[in-house]
Amino acid sequence: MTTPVSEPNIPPSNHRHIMKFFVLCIVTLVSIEFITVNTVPNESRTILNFRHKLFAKGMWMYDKKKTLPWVPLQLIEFHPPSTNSKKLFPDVEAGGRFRPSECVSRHRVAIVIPYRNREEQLRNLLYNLHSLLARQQLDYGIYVSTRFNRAMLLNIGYSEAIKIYDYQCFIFHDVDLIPQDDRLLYNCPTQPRHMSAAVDKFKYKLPYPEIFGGVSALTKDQFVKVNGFSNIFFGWGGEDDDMYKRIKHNGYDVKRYPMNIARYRMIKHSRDKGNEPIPQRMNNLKNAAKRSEYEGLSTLKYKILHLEQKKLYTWIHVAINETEIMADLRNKTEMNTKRFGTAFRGESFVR
Ligand code: UDH
Ligand code: NGS
Repeated sequence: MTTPVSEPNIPPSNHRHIMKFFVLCIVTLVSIEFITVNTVPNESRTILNFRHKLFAKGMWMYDKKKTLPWVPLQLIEFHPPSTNSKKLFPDVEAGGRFRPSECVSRHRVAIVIPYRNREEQLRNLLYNLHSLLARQQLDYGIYVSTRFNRAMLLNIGYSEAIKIYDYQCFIFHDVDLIPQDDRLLYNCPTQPRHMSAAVDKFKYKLPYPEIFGGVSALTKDQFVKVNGFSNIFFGWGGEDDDMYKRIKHNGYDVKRYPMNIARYRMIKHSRDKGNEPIPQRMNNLKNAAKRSEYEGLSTLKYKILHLEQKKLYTWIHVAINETEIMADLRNKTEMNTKRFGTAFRGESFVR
């Protein structure tokens, strides 16, 4: 008896095509997922970031032996909870001071934030900075100076911070810039460092090579040598370019972290009232280098109205006399013009 040979179970040809199509889709998805995880920074991933979403929710554990992607996945931006943040940073001492308990930090750093009417942005930044800086094991303090004239507030933050603690270096930090990478070390630089090189607003590219705005870091010695920031920029624009010129004039170089590390998100905002562009800012920049020798930290004048050690930062509220500052500058410039000639007539005192 011969047993009937059963026909091989060959699917109809359209079934085979469908199966091939599915296999191809799965292979493509897995490849794209693999490539994005290993190459694309967190915030640029779009559809295929499901693993990161699960990771963020604690539902996905990575195999410990697996090589991590370029930007470790923990480095997602922190969103401050709506509850009172005082309870959230138990190791932060009054005035926004922190030092690691397990070691002696090599870097004593003051973060200086110029501030006016940006409560939500400040809350967001403080939450992110305290989370980041403690993990960088820095001995740090956060100083928020308020009123307005950005550069002058940075000088004031510096001057008050050194009265409080023996800081070695200073990070001058706009309130609307949120660091996006743990490797952005807020430590003391060997040369003045422009930290916020890659900002989302500029598509993570440097808008121009001399830019020094946003977030910058200098040691105490560097800051004193360049005579701090200029005090004459009442309004928006140019004070950071002026600082760049001071740095160069004093023989320093500006350094930056690589662009894939020096990444910040800028919190969107419109122009603030009372901080309009300074019409004469380009003119002010003409003799920035020479002016740095007689105007800046050395001529800083202000009055403290209120200084308070809050939980997450030290609050410095000051009074600034713009008329007096501009009159001082006029006198100094005239003196220098008599001594050195018309090369000093760069400034225009009109705002
Ligand atoms: N700042 C305040 N309050 C103000 C103005 C400025 O806190 O009223 C501080 C704050 O730290 C800010 C920094 O100064 O991050 C720089 O000021 P800015 O944010 O106004 O300057 P930026 O160059 O923006 O970031 C300019 C306005 C852009 C308007 C774009 C509209 N599409
Ligand atoms: C320049 C300003 C800088 C400023 C930079 C970026 O034009 O102060 O734009 O500004 N210089 C002058 O105006 C001379 S931003 O687009 O971030 O608002 O930092």
